[in-house]
Amino acid sequence: MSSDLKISTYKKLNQYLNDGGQLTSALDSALSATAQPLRITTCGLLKAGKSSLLNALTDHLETELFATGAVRTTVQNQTLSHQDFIFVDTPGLDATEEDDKEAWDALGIADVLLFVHDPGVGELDQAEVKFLLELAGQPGARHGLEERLVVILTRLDSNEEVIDAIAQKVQHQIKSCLGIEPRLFQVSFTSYQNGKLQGKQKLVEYSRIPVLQQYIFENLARMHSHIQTLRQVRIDDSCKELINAVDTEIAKRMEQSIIAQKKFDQSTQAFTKDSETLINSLRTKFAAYDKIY
Ligand SMILES: Nc1nc2c(ncn2[C@@H]2O[C@H](COP(=O)(O)OP(=O)(O)O)[C@@H](O)[C@H]2O)c(=O)[nH]1
Ligand SMILES: [Mg+2]
Repeated sequence: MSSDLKISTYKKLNQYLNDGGQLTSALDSALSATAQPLRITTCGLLKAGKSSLLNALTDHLETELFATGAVRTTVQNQTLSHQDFIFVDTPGLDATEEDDKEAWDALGIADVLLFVHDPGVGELDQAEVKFLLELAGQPGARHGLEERLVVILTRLDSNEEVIDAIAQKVQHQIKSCLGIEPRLFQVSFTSYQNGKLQGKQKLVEYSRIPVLQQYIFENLARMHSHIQTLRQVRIDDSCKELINAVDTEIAKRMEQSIIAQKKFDQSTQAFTKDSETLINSLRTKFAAYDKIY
């Protein structure tokens, strides 16, 4: 569609739809994603270690690129082009409503999802399970989800004894709620950072970040066909949602117009009847005067 035509069509749609802006921007995002590199997006609760993970994966160790911390540091989606990918960091889910909305904007166009969990708090909690179910319910999300979803347990360094058992439980939980068995990695950001900055290869290996890097940079790049299908499904679904919303709105307005027409007809009838009665009574009265004079 030419951009002039698009602007006038969208303007018209916005006259009809309350949430027209949201629907058209979802369609725009879906359309613009077609020519873009693979988009790898983090998700998970606040302080799970999402931003630290992206700093490790993109080797921003001396000066962090994605802000990290013990408090809520990521409030907006942050994007970085690195190698042949786009890395996207999202705010923690379930922290505030605005954070959730911001994260969902990015998740709606994510290709690969790095689901980050802190094993220090045990297995997945209710909010995380609810999030995964919601994620799988997004347009086209089921396409290649088993490959597109990568589960990351962080803080390997401080959960060594329990992390294997927690990994098993998490895998079981995901199988139960989504029916898939995605890859799971256990990593330590701090060991990777210390190892890299102090030149300690053993620490780097212990962190298992290189294994994850290899998986992402080599294996995920081969997911092209899934991604193409996913992107097309998102475009199709966004178009369908728009058309359905317009159809519903037209039907609603048509019904309102029929009701208005009925009311108008009723008041016209009442007026006709009333005016006829008036005229008739006037005629009768005037006829009576005629007889007097
Ligand atoms: N010990 C340890 N701490 C970590 C690890 N990953 C993240 N952290 C710390 O956890 C806190 C929250 O991390 P952050 O990346 O900001 O979490 P986010 O809110 O999910 O983005 C920070 O203080 C990090 O230094 C890890 O692998 N090991
Ligand atoms: Mg963060």
